[in-house]
Parts: sequence; C-alpha cells; structure tokens
Amino acid sequence: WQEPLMDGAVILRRRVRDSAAELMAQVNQIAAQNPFEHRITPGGHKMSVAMTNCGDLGWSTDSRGYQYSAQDDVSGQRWPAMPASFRELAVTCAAEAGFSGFSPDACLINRYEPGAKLTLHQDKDERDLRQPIVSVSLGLPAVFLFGGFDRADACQRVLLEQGDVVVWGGPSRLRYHGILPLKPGIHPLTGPFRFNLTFRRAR
Ligand code: MD5
Ligand code: FE
Repeated sequence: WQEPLMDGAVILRRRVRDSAAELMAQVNQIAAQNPFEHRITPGGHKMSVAMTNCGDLGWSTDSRGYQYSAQDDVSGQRWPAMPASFRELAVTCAAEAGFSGFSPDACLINRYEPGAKLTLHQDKDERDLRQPIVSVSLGLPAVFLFGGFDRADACQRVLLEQGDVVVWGGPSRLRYHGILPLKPGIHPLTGPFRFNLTFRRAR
C-alpha cells in the first residue's frame, strides 16, 4: 500500500517483500565482485555504514570529497553491472509514485551493522535533481529521519522495514535525512545487517 509521506515522497510499504530473497542474492553476487567498504569522509571519519555499488556509476567518498565515478578507486575496477531485475524494479516503483521516465545509472548499496548510522545530510551530488531517488530496504528495520531544508529543522521518524520502497522526488528530493543507529538483531534473510539500495540518475 501507498503512504504519501510529504510533497513528492511516497512509501510503497512492503512493495518488494516477496522478492527480498532474490534481491539479497543479487546483492551478495555484487559484493562478491566488489566488497563492501567503510569509506573515509572528507572530514577524515570512517563511515559506520559499509558501501558498494552497481551500475555505470557508483557513489563514493574519500579524503578529497564525494563523487560518482565509473570505477571504484579501492579495487580499480568498474562497478558490477546493474542487474536487469534491479533496474526494472526501480523504474516500476518510480512510475507507481508518479515519476515516469526514470532511468537509473547508479545503485548505491549501504550495509548497516549494529550501531551504524547515517547522520543528517542531503543527496545533491546528482546532476538533475528533478530525477527521483528510489530506496529499497532489506533485513533489519531502521528508524529513518525525514527533515526539512535546513539541517536544524524538525525531523519526522519513520520505521523502514524489509521490503519497503520509498520514492523521493519533487520538493522532497532535497530534504535533510538520516538513519538512527541500527538496533542489534538477527534477521532471517540478512543476519545482523540492514541493507539499503538507492537507485539514482547520477548524470
Ligand atoms: C538509507 N540512504 O536508508 C538511505 C535511504 C543515502 C541514504 O540516505 O544517501 O545513501 S535514501 C533516503 C533519501 C534519499 C533522497 C532524499 C531523501 C531521502 N529525503 O528527501 O529524505 O540508507
Ligand atoms: Fe541520502
């Protein structure tokens, strides 16, 4: 079922629950080619979230800044291809939320372990901010913080669980957001982790 969150943001609750195991198998294949890494932010902090990517472009961070690039500077290799099933899922979910014509060229995969968090930030490294971002949650639940257009604005808290898809578009594309520290647990599909896939049009 669809739950409008705010201007341009829609939760498709449990949208991919039935295909979670297949999605997770693809994530494991991607990680076998390009392992999850804890990257260093420009501020010199090691991220608690581990990341990999698939698609033509991948997002990463190092001491120089944030960027999308065609190859991973840790492995020196191109990112694994985006599976057709991933692309179709992202395109379909975007269309269901009112964003037809979405064509993702990047999929960032975040892995959260107990205590891992994402502090409040905006996603603005993509060229065309009129394109939405499609987010898919797998494994352990997490509390998502959905804020305003200033870091200090009040946040709404939303629990994101396995199979939930969120489409962030329109004015909500630039809202501050984050993830509270992951509560420890064991999930039947993902063990001690939460995974989040974000499909993006980077260029
Ligand atoms: C996550 N990932 O659960 C989240 C899901 C990231 C990130 O934030 O940058 O990897 S994506 C949430 C998102 C994207 C774009 C806009 C908004 C939220 N928003 O307006 O709240 O790992
Ligand atoms: Fe983000």
